[in-house]
Amino acid sequence: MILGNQGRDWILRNKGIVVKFMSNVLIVEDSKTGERIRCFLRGRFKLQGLRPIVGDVVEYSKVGDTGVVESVLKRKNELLKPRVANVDQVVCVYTIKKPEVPLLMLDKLLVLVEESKLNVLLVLNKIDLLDKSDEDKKKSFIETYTKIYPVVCTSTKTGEGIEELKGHFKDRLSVFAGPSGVGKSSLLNAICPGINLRTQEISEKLERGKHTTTAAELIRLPFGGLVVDTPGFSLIEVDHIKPGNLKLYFPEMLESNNCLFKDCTHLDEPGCKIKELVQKGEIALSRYENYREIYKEVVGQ
Ligand SMILES: Nc1nc2c(ncn2[C@@H]2O[C@H](COP(=O)(O)OP(=O)(O)O)[C@@H](O)[C@H]2O)c(=O)[nH]1
Ligand SMILES: [Mg+2]
Ligand SMILES: [Zn+2]
Repeated sequence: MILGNQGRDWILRNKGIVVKFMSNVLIVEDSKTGERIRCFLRGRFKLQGLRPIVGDVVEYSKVGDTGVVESVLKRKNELLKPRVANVDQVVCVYTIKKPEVPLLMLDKLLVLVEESKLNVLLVLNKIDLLDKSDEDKKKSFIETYTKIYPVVCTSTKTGEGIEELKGHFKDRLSVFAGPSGVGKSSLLNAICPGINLRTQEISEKLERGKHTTTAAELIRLPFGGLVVDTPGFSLIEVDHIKPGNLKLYFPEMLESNNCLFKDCTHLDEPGCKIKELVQKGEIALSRYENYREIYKEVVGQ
């Protein structure tokens, strides 16, 4: 609690995190008590054009049952879609079957997360659907990505990997990302039972159709941690990326960057160490090929 001098009166300032925003009313969760308080903004926020967003840590003062937001603390980072501040990790969900998501799509998503300087947690979901014939795909997926990111294999049907997944959500602010149908809502239901997020099955039954997009809201997990209730990065567009910067978003290409040319694009230059590492199998061929594919896209070919 911070004592602040507002005009003539000394008032009590509390700290909290914005968990929901509805036109002019914010719901702030108090950092100490966990209590959720309806808050209004002071007029000067509007004048400055500085508006708190979901995930912001704010100072607020309490006036009876409601609160007034006095200031927004400096943001660690800011996600644009959905608009959320102070995100600790983007949980990228992928499936080999139903749907079979192309690795190119996953690698593009990962490029966008890297560009936003956010941490990645990779989830291979629906492992219950994989049989012997998928073993190689699963193995090579795990081999490729555990070199770069934490990977958790899960099934919301058998419960496999769910406890491990919970561990990754503890005491962090997480947001899900990945194409439709991979099980993002189901996973959130699995780590936070009772939340009853609308999964595809239920929404099909209710025939609600497009009624699902609302402003982001933060959900408090019973074991600690916060999660955004709507998926992030639904559009996977990379064309705003400068070609020369693309290599920065492939973590495995940063480590041993000793190419002959400092500005090596790792495409066709002589003395390219990255190509050497691909040949040695130290960098996954699929990742390198997708780098080349995405490169073509960002130069507009
Ligand atoms: N077999 C299997 N199906 C799953 C699993 N997780 C989710 N599903 C199903 O996949 C479909 C899409 O799930 P949903 O959570 O709506 O995906 P979202 O679009 O990413 O939020 C639903 O029919 C789920 O029941 C899983 O681990 N195994
Ligand atoms: Mg969903
Ligand atoms: Zn190179």
